[in-house]
Amino acid sequence: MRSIATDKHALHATADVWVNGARLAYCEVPARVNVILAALQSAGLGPVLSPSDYGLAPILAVHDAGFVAHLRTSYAGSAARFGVAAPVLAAREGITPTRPATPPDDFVERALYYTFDCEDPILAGTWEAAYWSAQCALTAAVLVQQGERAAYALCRPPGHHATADQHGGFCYLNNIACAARYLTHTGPVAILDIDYHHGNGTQAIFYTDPRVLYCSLHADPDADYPYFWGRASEQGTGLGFGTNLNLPLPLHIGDTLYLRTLETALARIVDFRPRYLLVSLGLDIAAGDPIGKFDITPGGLQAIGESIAALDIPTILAQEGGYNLATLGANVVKVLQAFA
Ligand code: Q9C
Ligand code: ZN
Repeated sequence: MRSIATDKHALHATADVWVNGARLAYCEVPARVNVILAALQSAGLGPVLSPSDYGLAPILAVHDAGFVAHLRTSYAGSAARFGVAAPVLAAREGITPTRPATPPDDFVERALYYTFDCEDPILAGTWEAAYWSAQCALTAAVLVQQGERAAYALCRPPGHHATADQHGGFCYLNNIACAARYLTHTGPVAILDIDYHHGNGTQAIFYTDPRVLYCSLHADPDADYPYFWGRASEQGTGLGFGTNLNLPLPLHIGDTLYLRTLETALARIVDFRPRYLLVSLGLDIAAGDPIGKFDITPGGLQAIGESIAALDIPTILAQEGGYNLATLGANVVKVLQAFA
């Protein structure tokens, strides 16, 4: 199978983030891409291509123009406000019950408006990295649209937490949502999100859209990030009611319960008869991940890949989380092997 990757991701890089005067390590690091590329190569999984440039239109089909401008300009803009350019962070959690329709003029308040997180910085190279990460997903979508059975987009930064107008959870542009919305022009599409965390951004983007089925297996949001979203009661709204399936799971589960729950999601996807399947591929479900608290074994990951591939639907897989650099590459290959 073909994979899509670019070295532009390395423009988004920081070792740490300062929150309330405390240093937090930032584990969404460029080395993640390097270990995955090395594993793809040693497994002989197929060629790695550079992304094509589909421009801003497919990004603006998902994301708010003011939000995109904020991602693009706020790092440089911080120099005007503070005298020196520095990572742009929200000073407190960005969720208020009455978020206004118009972003505030004040620089500090605007940074708060466009994120739901306070440890998710906009760095000097964040926009360029995020732009090309989205182009990787779009390129994979076009390859599959042109007849490939499957394609893997090595997206970094990841995307599934980003909403139409808020970044968070290491995510800036919602890569898989851009690819999915692009493909809706061909018919209904399904998104299967197997990252450890609920993909609140993807859910929100398609919550009212009956053409896109969103199914997610993830840690119970009462127990882990993103906390505010991911309950089974969230089923979509309006015309989209019934096209959002959340399957929250307890911490520390293993292969058996995970694979049984996956069957529920796959059955719903088959019922929906999608033209394309898009997989948000997070390897933070693997045992030993420093953030995720599931215990999925390499054999379990292989079984996950085999179950998804057995649906025999043209499939785009886009990288989301996965933070154990010692095992991330091999674990990606375990899932992808069934498509290769
Ligand atoms: N101290 C993805 O997996 N909270 N995002 C981390 C670590 C944010 C995860 C806390 C987790 C975001 C794409
Ligand atoms: Zn995750």
